Amino acid sequence: MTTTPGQARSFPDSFVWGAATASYQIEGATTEDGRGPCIWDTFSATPGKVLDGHSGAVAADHYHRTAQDIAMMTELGLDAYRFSLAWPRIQPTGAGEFNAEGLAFYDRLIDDLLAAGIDPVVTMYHWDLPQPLEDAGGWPARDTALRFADYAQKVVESYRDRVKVWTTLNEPWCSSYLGYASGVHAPGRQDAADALAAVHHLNLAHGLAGRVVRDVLGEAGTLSLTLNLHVARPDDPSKPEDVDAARKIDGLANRVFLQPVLDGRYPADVIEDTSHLSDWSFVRDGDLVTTHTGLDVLGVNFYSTQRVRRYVPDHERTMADGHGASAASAWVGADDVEFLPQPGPHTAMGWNIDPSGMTELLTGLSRTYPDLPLMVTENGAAFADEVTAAGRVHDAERVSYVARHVDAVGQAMDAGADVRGYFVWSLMDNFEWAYGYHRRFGIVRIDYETQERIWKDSAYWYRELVRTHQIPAPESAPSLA
Ligand code: PNW
Repeated sequence: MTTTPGQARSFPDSFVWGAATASYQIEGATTEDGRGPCIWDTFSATPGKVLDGHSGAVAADHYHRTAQDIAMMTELGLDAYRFSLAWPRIQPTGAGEFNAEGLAFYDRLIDDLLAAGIDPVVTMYHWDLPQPLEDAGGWPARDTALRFADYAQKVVESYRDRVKVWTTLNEPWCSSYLGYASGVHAPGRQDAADALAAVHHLNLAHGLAGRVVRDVLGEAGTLSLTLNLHVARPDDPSKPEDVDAARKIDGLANRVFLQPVLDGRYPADVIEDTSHLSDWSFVRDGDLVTTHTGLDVLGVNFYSTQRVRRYVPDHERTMADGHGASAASAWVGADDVEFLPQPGPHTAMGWNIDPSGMTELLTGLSRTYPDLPLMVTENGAAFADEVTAAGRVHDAERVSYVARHVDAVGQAMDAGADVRGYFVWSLMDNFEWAYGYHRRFGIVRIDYETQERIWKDSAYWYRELVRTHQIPAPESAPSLA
């Protein structure tokens, strides 16, 4: 996959092009056909937690529109579709009885995808924890990992003949630290020790579910885990304290998830950095054998980069401006790390656009784990899309964002990284967690009044990319309409 200047970059024929979604973000139908309540139903019904009180109750109504949505994927020419199974649909209380209607919904979805020639890439857990499991302690409780193993057994056995790629978890960083430390995600708890226990029980859940995939499918299965790895650069690389700040973030965000799975251990520096918060006694004998599944492919979600330095607390300022009791941080054990504002441009999330981080992340991973295939399971951007009088969405910024990041993936491949595919986030606009419907990541627009699907320019452009395996010129998008 070599490129000379002026020549379009092209990707191998075997490279997988896809789009991604998640159950709670698109399905709606949260009380239909026996689905049980999940932590995001509860959280979004709690005043002040989600912007404007939005919830996933209707979302993009995908539950009732799967045929139309698969037809759209076919038109886009996708090789694969990454989606998640709603645990509360399949096992409404998170324990015991399974729900035949929930199982049947994904059964049909998988069949219809295969009939359309689209590979289903299944994530078992994308944050919709059954509420009864949260009531019993949630991810800080060890039992949640054991319950997850039972659920995994059921879904892998149910779809084993048709689903090859099994991703256990999506972004356990978010589930643990945003759910239990900063509390900006469901269930909205704020306790650093709980967040660390959640980290371990999510790793354990991966390990137990990974064992199921290996036992049931053997060589026929592809075991995966998707992480939102952070590229945190020291503000001043010549300052040891800034380099140390970056090390801390790398530990808490990346190595604490990678190492138990790929190396069978926890990073000693993370345990030390957090020792004033937790004694890590939740790690029991044998756990690290369980978590140490290895992976057939690592899923990488990438959006942005971070710049960090050693934080020197300014007590006078904090007290004067009334921010003494500041919001809880997601970065447990890193109170002395400051995240600096990044130069623009930024997306509508306020995240800076820095494709070099994608190349750095993928090449870094392939240096640390030379035999580990990689897959970009999410990359994309929210922008303030507008619909023209003619009903078009000229999202040139999104086209540019995706083009530059796909090129950055190509650069990592040129440098030797074994990247097998790319999934744009997202196939369609959806419930963007704490931001509700106020952030749009789709290459297809959802009109939430009519549930109409409207192709943005980026969708036409992406179709060209998928068809040619080359990065199309940005102008080629609208002309295809
Ligand atoms: C990921 N952060 O979430 C998720 O996998 C998707 O469900 C989500 O829609 C997408 O990225 C866009 O946000 C993240 O605060 C949420 O760093 C928050 C963060 C990162 C990823």
